[in-house]
Amino acid sequence: MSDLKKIKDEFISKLKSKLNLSEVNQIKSDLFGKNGLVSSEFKKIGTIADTERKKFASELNVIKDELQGLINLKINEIENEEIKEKLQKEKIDITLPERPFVRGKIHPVSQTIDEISSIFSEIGFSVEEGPDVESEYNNFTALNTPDNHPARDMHDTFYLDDKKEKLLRTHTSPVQIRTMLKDKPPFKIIAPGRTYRSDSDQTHAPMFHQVEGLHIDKEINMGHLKGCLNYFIKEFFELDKIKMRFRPSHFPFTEPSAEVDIGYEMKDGKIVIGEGDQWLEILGCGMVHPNVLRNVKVDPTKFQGYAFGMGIDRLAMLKYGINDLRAFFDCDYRWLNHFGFDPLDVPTNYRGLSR
Ligand code: 2NL
Repeated sequence: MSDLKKIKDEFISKLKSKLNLSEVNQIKSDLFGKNGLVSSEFKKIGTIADTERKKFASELNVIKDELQGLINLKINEIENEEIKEKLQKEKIDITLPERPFVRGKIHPVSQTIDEISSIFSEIGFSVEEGPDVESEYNNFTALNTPDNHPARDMHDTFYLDDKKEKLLRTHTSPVQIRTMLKDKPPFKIIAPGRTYRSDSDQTHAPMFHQVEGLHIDKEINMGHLKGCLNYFIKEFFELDKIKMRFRPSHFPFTEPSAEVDIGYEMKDGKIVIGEGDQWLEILGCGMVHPNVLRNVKVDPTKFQGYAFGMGIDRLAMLKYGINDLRAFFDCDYRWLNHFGFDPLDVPTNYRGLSR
């Protein structure tokens, strides 16, 4: 009996000390292995006198359970400790920036496109996009600009095949053509994007950006066009009042057609937009030609509307005081760092466009 108590006390104190897994396994085999201390006690049961046997066996079982429980607890504890250590060692700080403190900038043209989209979406226009490579039908024919029309030469088109069937779009109007062919009126959309013409000097780049707008419904007239453009120009230049005039013009896809000028003056060698007695042309517009509507299966006796188009690059130059168009496409990091915008500073009408 005192043997059992000795074993129990000795091993409980052993299991309380700091042990590794192999030491615990050693204890396990010392107690419960083939010739282990507890196993040997079990073998004694048969030799014990009848009167003592039951008591001995039950005490032995209690001790066996207690020691086994302690061993399992110890193993658990050691394994947990190992996992904790491993996790500690393998920890990586995912909050570190990959390139500390280097931040990108948003190109002024991208910023301007975001501003324009924000302004027009406020009055119900949605933004549509289309491919840069277009068919001559979508780019010219559907827009009432048939073969041999002088406007085709004026556009200095980049053709992509000898048959002149594929080209780089010279304006974003084909996006509106695609939308009108695909959906049913009314339409109220803008189409910003890249456009191409074989032209390159200080004020022209072979790739440039344009935004076009189209509003077709049952009773749309030039008054709506004027209101829409006046709202846009004021919002874009962030001014309460802007002098604006419509000048008669000609485009094959609109009738009547007009060009829009805004007032400006020079102050200390800088352009100041809004007032003054100088005029600056900023966009072209008009009522969509009935032939264009017929080409996209819209009945011009039921639906009509206005369209407009303007160059984004020049708008960005005017608003942000950039003088040379070519700098836009030079990919000069110092230039972008100076004229670019904070990536998180997304323009919204509510908060103000360019603050
Ligand atoms: C300019 C003039 C303009 C349009 C574009 C248009 C589009 C369709 C139908 C009719 Cl689908 N018109 N677009 C209309 C008038 C002028 O652009 O000076 N752009 C830079």
